[in-house]
Amino acid sequence: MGIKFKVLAVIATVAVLVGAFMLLRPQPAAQTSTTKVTSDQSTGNQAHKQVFDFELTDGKVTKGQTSLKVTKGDQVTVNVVSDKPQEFHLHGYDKEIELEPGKTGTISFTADKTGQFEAELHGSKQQVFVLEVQP
Ligand SMILES: [Cu+2]
Repeated sequence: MGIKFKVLAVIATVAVLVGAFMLLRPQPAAQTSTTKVTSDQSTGNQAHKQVFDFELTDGKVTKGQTSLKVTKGDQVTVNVVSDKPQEFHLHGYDKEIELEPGKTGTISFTADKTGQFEAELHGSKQQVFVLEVQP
């Protein structure tokens, strides 16, 4: 009984230590993977992620570029925040979203058509930007 009990005690101790090790171990690994998210803003011949942020106050653009230049094949994301309800429309790609005050509206698409495309607000007929997709 003495030896058998000792062996069981050792096995139990090892099991507890391994369990504790497994519980504690995955955390640093998960942290490094979340901090590794980076945005690629360099230009080149490959497809890139292009993210543009806009802010609208009273139907006018108060933050954001008026001319967006991307290359065919790019992944384009446009985030728009408005203080008033607005209907936001990107022509050509025909992306339309209803903006609610204070909430970010997002359109996301692959720039697979070349040319110039206007984005406007339907209510105030205000131009937000012109998207230029270069071959
Ligand atoms: Cu329109």
